[in-house]
Amino acid sequence: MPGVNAVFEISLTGGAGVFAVAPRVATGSTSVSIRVVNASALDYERLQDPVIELQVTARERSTPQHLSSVAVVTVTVEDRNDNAPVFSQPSYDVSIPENVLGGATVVVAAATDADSGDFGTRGIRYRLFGNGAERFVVDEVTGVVEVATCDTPGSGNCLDYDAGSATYQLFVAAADEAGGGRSTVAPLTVRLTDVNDNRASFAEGYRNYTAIVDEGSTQFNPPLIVQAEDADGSASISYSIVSGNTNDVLSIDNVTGVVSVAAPEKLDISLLATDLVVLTVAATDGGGSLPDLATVSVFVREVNDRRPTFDPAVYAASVRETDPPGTLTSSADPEVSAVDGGVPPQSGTATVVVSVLDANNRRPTFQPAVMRVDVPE
Ligand SMILES: [Ca+2]
Ligand SMILES: [Ca+2]
Ligand SMILES: [Ca+2]
Ligand SMILES: [Ca+2]
Repeated sequence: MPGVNAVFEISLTGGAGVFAVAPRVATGSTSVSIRVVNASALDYERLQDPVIELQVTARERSTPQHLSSVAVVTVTVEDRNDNAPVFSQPSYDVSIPENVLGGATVVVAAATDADSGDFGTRGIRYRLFGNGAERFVVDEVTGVVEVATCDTPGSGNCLDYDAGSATYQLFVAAADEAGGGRSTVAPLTVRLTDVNDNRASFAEGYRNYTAIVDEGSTQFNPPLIVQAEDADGSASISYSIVSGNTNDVLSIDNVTGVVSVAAPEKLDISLLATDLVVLTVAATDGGGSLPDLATVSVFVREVNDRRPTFDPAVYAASVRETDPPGTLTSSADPEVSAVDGGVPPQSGTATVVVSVLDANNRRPTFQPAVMRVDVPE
């Protein structure tokens, strides 16, 4: 039977309170266990050194000498993958021009991970998903997001503000352990900005305009408006007259495309020397691209501004009562009207005095009672 001299106490030093030893008192011979009593303090990421040295001391309790012995226990803390990757921002929101070339950097969506080795940053792999993600590529190791290579940047199947989606809602995933471990997702919003990459143009069927306007008119009725198109979302089209505007008689509103009579007093066929004014009109978007052209044909309709006149104003005529109708100019009414073919018609009058010469005993009559003779202007 071991005596009191065989009783010893067991204590632990080192380990900063993380470990405890048991039993605390033993007699003769015992096996000692070291337990973790504060697991939360045992974080690989926060340890200065994953190697912890403990000393287990056995000391006689009852002998005068209190003889003791020390054993050194080395504990190596191993890492566990207990941290997920963390992106540099909770979300990313970027704007890029619609026509950027393939390979242009959209954003660097990089994450870090507190764990060691492949559990940590080194093991992170990136992945991109969401609607339209095929138009972008992410470097799986660096997290650099680029525009995918595309044949027609700004149009077609490429990024296109005007015809496609103007905003892409994507997501970047970062996963440690070479993509198979813990993962984190960050939203990535890519907003396209419009680039003036479409010409202003007159659509087919809107390249030729025709109108009729009266001499001296101040406006077209109905209004004469030319209309071009531009596929750019932020387009502003400007109109101008390139040629054909004789005497600057017409004008165009550069914003609305409304063609107006600029100088009504010059809208006169005799001044224009023609009744057809053919304008060439241009539409541009101010972006330096070639203007598109349309033709505006304006027919000027003559307006009668002079009355027909007779000279002299009084005609004297004799007619024999037996003469056939039409022998002379004649009407049952002694007044004769002359109406011209202008618009509006103008008329003048002259008085015709008709003396009927008696040729027999019968009363003179006109046959027919009413006759009409046109007198040219
Ligand atoms: Ca860890
Ligand atoms: Ca990790
Ligand atoms: Ca444009
Ligand atoms: Ca555009």
